[in-house]
Amino acid sequence: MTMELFGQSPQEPRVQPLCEGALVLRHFAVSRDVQLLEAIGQVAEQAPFRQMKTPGGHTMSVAMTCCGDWGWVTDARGYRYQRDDPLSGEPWPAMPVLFQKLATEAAKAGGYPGFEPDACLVNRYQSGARMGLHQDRDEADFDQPIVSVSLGTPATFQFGGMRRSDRPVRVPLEHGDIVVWGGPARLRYHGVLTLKAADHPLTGACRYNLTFRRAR
Ligand code: MD6
Ligand code: FE
Repeated sequence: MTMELFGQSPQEPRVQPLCEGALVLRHFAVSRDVQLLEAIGQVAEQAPFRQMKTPGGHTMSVAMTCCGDWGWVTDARGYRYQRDDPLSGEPWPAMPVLFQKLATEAAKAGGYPGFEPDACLVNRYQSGARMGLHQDRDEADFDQPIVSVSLGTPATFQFGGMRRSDRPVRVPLEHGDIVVWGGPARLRYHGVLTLKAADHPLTGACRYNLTFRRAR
């Protein structure tokens, strides 16, 4: 007996609105998971994961790398996009075509046609890693959406309001889920709760997150 007899297959993409401008495309990236993880490995060979420092001097619990024309960095001088990896002084690795296609397709499915990212931030969470509430506001044009892909172990996304003090809702994110985020939601506060210990057949104890942006 197949799952289809009971309605929706668990692997079938499904759209879940979060608020005006933001939605989750459940399982959207699952069919490309192995290739995406391979490409993450290739990016990380050129530009290794590293735990950056916040302008306040704290070491982030999430390890990051980037690909594309612009990479997002944080250090004592602040948050910014730059063309070169500060570790090597070389340009960030090119954005894999597979990444570009996924981001453009997901944005379109979410109601944002014509999205062409020039920056991809790759986050790696291990058990205990978290990301505090923040706004994504280092990009030039807030009319451009953000596409955020989750791979590996599950996490709880916190989705807040326009003020840091607005109480966030909790959104569970699983392997292959994509959050598309723009329009009136573009500057909402958001974060990721402390990652729990878990095991995923493709990523072990890790959760990866790809966030695609138009930086310039
Ligand atoms: C993460 N994501 O899911 C961190 N930002 O690991 C983000 O910070 C994020 O998922 C903007 C839009 C969507 C996101
Ligand atoms: Fe963010």
